[in-house]
Amino acid sequence: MTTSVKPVASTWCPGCGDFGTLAAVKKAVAEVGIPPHEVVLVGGIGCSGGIHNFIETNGIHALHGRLLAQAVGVKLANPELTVIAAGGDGDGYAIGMGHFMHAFKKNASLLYIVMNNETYGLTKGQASPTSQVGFEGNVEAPFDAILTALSIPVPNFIARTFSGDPKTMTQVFVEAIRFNRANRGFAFVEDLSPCVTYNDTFKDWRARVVDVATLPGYNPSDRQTTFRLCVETMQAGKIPVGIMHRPPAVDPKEPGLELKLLPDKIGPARADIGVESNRAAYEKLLRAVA
Ligand SMILES: Cc1ncc(C[n+]2csc(CCOP(=O)(O)OP(=O)(O)O)c2C)c(N)n1
Ligand code: SF4
Ligand SMILES: [Mg+2]
Repeated sequence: MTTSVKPVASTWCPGCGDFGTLAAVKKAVAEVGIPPHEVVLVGGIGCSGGIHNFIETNGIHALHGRLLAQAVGVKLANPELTVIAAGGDGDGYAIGMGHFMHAFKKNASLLYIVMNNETYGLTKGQASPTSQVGFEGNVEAPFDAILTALSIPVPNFIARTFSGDPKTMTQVFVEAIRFNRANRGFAFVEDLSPCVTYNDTFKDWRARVVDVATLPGYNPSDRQTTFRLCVETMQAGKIPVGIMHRPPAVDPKEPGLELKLLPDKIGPARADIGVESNRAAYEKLLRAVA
């Protein structure tokens, strides 16, 4: 369902981490200088997935766990648009897990933000795939999206941010959006965005986040090293954040999906479908169906 470009008042609880994400998206889009009508924000299902209602851009409320399919569709319809998909850990890593994995493989140049609060906030605080053992009776090990993303060898952009540090988050979004606008492929940012009502982790996460860029040997173009640094940080009881992967330079042989399929960057939304300019093709089509 598409929404009006006029935003409505937020329905989030006061203090929700998602406010930080929303503010960082707005600031990043303004800093890159993209007019609102050239941005499409595709929201998932969940508290986080309502984000597109609270910002003055084009918005789509996708089906649960299917926001990436719709975001890729928008990008292929018109590659000139800046496409941002945003949803929760339940939306992206539970019902949407298959689409999440394929998004890396497809490598379309869009930004996917997962607001991870380690719970299903909208449905009142059940355990999600990222919940810690013991949360609401959860006995399963939490899923780590950054380690998974790092294990897929595509020339993409991967980062983790924290809603308690919106300034850094804004800069990460700016980099991610510029990466997309250069048609360099998929950008995935997991934002640690606490649910203050059902799983208030602000204090705990603030004490445990460690910027991987401060660790010895950090090199964002070397996945193996970042993977090792993340595992070691987690084993020490800390949470790795920061830019996890960023290819050093543009690789013309590895553009985003939209340039592989549409080298002239003209998708169906901007294609010339006029009768006169396509008469021969239309007549051929009519003969084929006659
Ligand atoms: C097909 C379908 N299954 C289940 C639901 C119920 N449901 C709504 S939101 C949600 C999970 C939301 O969790 P998350 O994506 O983490 O978002 P949050 O609310 O935490 O931001 C679920 C299971 C649904 N709306 N549709
Ligand atoms: S229930 Fe949690 S995730 Fe949802 S708006 Fe409130 S604080 Fe945010
Ligand atoms: Mg959640």
